[in-house]
Amino acid sequence: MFTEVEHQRNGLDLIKIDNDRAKIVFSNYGARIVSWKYEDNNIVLGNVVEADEFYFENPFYFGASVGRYGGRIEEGRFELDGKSYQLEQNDPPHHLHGGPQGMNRHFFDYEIKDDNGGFIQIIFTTTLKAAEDHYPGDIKVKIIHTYDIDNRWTIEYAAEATETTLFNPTNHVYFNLNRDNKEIDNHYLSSSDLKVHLLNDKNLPSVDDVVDLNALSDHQPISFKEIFDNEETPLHAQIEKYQGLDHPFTIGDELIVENKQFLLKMETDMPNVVVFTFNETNNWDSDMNIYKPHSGFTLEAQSLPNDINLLGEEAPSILRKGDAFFSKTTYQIIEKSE
Ligand code: G6D
Repeated sequence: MFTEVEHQRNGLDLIKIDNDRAKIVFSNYGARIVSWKYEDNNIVLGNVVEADEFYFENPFYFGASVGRYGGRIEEGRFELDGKSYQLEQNDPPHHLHGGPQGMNRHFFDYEIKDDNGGFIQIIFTTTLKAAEDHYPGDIKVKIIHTYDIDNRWTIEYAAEATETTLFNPTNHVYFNLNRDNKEIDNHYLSSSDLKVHLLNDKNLPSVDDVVDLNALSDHQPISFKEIFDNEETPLHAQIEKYQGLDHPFTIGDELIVENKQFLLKMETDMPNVVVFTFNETNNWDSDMNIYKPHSGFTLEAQSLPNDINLLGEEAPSILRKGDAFFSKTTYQIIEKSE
């Protein structure tokens, strides 16, 4: 395994890891994953030419670290320790993905650690400032991306805040295990627990109103197509409305997504995973947009969007002043034998 750094314009660096069969690229802009190729298969969506303009312009958060807060916060408002806060309503009327000054727009400092064969680590650091994003307190954030010889990509988040605040980071990578980025409807999902949290008419999730996908189908795994086509639950009307999924899931110890050739294994210590099937790609009117609806899906590990308004003081996203935040998510790509 080896790394190479390519300096592009405007301060954007590409950090390229080569592991014989797999090639994986990260960037200091948004501490993001730019591409992940297994032999000649693109596992994640991104800019095929790896050019900087793409990341500054595109509205889909490709591969970016997202936060402080991964999901929506209702009308950008919340209360914490008796004080009210108003964030930017950048997804009107809600606040989404940490707002316009979120981590996806940060240029992170970084350092590369090479284990001489076993793994390569990129340690990204930045500071999120209350003066910029209007959450309470500044947070020192460390995001460590590790790629190992077993083709496992691990993301670790470590953080500490100067005031009690919210911290609910995620990564917005889109996967597609099909050879030519053909629609992801043919991918199958399985987990010992596989529940979808229904959304209300304001696009915000419920804690308890869930559809159990393991009970819905008489077999496992269940494909995206079967989920989309099933008319038996209230999920159907929502899938029609969103043209796919944009929903938090509760999963068991691991979530497997597979097609004929590959198996993607995800593990996380975050309470939920938002699955977004890239439903309205035409929102971006640009020559760089080569994507059709359903050409990828996200697996965004995070606590339930809007948890601060749903659960108050019990919300997992609360980070107390001086406490050490740590969270870990892994994605492993496994090629199936012929
Ligand atoms: C997230 O839940 C949201 C979507 O609604 C949004 O369109 C996307 O990010 C860019 O997954």
